[in-house]
Amino acid sequence: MNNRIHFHKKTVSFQHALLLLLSLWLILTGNAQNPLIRTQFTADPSARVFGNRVYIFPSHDILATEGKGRKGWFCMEDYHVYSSENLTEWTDHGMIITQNNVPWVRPDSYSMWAPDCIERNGKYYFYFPSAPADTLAYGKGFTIGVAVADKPEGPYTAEITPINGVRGIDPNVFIDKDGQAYLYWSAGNIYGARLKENMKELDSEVKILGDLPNKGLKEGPFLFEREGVYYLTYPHVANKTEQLEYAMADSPLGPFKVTGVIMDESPTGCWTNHQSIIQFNNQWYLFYHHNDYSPSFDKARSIRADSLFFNEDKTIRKVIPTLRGIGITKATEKIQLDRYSAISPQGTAIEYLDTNNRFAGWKTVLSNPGAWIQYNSVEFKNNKTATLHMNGEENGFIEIRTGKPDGPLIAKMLVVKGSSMNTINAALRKRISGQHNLFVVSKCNKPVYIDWLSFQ
Ligand code: FUB
Repeated sequence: MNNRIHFHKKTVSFQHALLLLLSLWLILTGNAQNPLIRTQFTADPSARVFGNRVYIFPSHDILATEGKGRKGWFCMEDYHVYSSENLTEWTDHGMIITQNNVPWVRPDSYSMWAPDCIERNGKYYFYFPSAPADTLAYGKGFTIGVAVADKPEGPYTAEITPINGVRGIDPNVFIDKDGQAYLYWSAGNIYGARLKENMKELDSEVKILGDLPNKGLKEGPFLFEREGVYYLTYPHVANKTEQLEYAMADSPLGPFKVTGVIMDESPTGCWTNHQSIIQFNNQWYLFYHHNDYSPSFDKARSIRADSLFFNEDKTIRKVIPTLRGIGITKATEKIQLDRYSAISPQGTAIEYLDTNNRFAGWKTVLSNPGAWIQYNSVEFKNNKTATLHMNGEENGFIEIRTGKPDGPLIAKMLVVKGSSMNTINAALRKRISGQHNLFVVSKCNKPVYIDWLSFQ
């Protein structure tokens, strides 16, 4: 993984300087494949387009330890913000809010659950749920607060008190074309109300969006508008775990008509899912989460993204989760083939590189001759050599092809039996440019293990 480190310069107040120090301001980049962020757990992604960048405001799962959170449950003490201009390289702008710098939050609650953010008149309003310190004043359970900044990446200053009249989690905020803002949240049901111009107070009665299914938990509202249709999307436990559903309406507070499923339940049993939907450079995207780095504990999640499409009748096509994700990969990057577009029906598997450190990532295992892995949308620029980081259980060859498993051969790479990973190189048959879908095909009788592929 190629993490670039920069130092961030800011003129800040003492409080913000402390915040910066706490987060130590390492700016790291992730890649386009799923999961998007490779350095820590992330969940509940609220994606927003501000200017020519996509910002993601996720929650941040950590693992509870003795005296820190509740073992076996969600443990979340702060928020980071990430951004990208190409959906391929993601910058971590560091920590923006922690449970220790919000006056109304109980600092040992580890309950900084799903947030959202929106821009209004040059200010950025960050909404987040948590457990209040003063339960007499604000009640037990969750309430929702707001923090304000001049830039999407902060520094954010939290309001002293939570938003009056709101009890629940998963805030989502929407500003309609007429300038009216709305706040949505959940507490078993989904609730909505108008927000005042100041974005910090409710401006109407709270409405239960009661035309949604009444059986099974609903949470995580995310509302967006497209061509005059208001889409209310939400995770719903229709069966065993959360699937992403949506309802359509002619106005931001409904009535909503339950319309369909955007994403099925996790095939591996991750109980939660949580979505946001944006349009960026003429393409719609669904952001969601899965427990990629924590297969046996589903409260340590990682955010993902896939393309989303509409039908002619304005309904949403179901999104099938992929590992390949979104964005174009430069041929000169370490291409993580294990985040594949497709694999051969037999002989291909994905394994962790190191089960004691899952953030090290995955490797592709091609077990027999003819096993292949497909990786789409690689951008070449006059490249002439290929490098594979891999090892094999026997001498043999790996073929790199384009378009299909038996498409044009661009490189044939000699595999020498070895127990630890090394780089092997080969000249390309001819220089290659433009965008291609790659196929890596084994010609070895025994398993080969591939970490990454790159072109020079
Ligand atoms: O991340 C904690 C909670 O899990 C969120 O608030 C819910 O939406 C679910 O994803």
